[in-house]
Amino acid sequence: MSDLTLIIGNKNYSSWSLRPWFWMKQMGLSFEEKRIPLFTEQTDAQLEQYYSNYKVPVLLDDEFIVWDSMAILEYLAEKYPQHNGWPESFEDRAMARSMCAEMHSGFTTIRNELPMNCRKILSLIQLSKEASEDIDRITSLWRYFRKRYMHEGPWLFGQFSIADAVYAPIVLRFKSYGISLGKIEQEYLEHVLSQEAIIKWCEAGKKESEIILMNEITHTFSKI
Ligand SMILES: N[C@@H](CCC(=O)N[C@@H](CS)C(=O)NCC(=O)O)C(=O)O
Repeated sequence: MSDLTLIIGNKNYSSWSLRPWFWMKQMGLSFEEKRIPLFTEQTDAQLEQYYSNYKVPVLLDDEFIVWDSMAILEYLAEKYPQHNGWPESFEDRAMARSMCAEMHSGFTTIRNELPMNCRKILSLIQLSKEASEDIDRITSLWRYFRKRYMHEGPWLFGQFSIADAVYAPIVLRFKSYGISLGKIEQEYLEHVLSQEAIIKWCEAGKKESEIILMNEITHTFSKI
């Protein structure tokens, strides 16, 4: 039995939970998962014991607690160096970390306007200027790294790394909201969507019955 337990939120909605979950699944780590539906009357009481300021994800390693998706990913990368959490070269690691830090501290407009929602399939969504700028920034990052590492594999830095796990919820958002992409970004998106772990996460998310209203976007442009 594994000593690792990952506490996650609703699979349909919890983008921060998906990041370590996806990385752990891709690496074949054995772990228990414990799902705590968010924003219910019981959520705070259920999360209180983990000292995570009532947020998910949380990793339990036996009795040891790590919270915040980036801290969890860094912890796992250190604990399992054989899984190459970060790219091999010093320079690539710095770029991968830059990309992850940018996601962790920014892109708030995307978070608010295009919340992760595996069940949702919309097209022609009405985007603010700021959301379009966030999308342009993300697609330019994907394009840059895919072009640079194209010959080393299908992931952002060629081989799968924490950067791919951190950007996986963006892939799901672009799919849900029908964001049109260039060829390179579209190929990357399809590659992520074809992963068994992502397929399973989305299937499980779609079966959940909880509805978090603030993550249910309905405004679309009507076709002329
Ligand atoms: N920076 C944190 C963000 C964690 C976070 O905001 N998680 C959301 C779920 S995706 C949450 O727990 N929300 C519940 C709340 O804010 O009460 C991380 O990377 O783990």
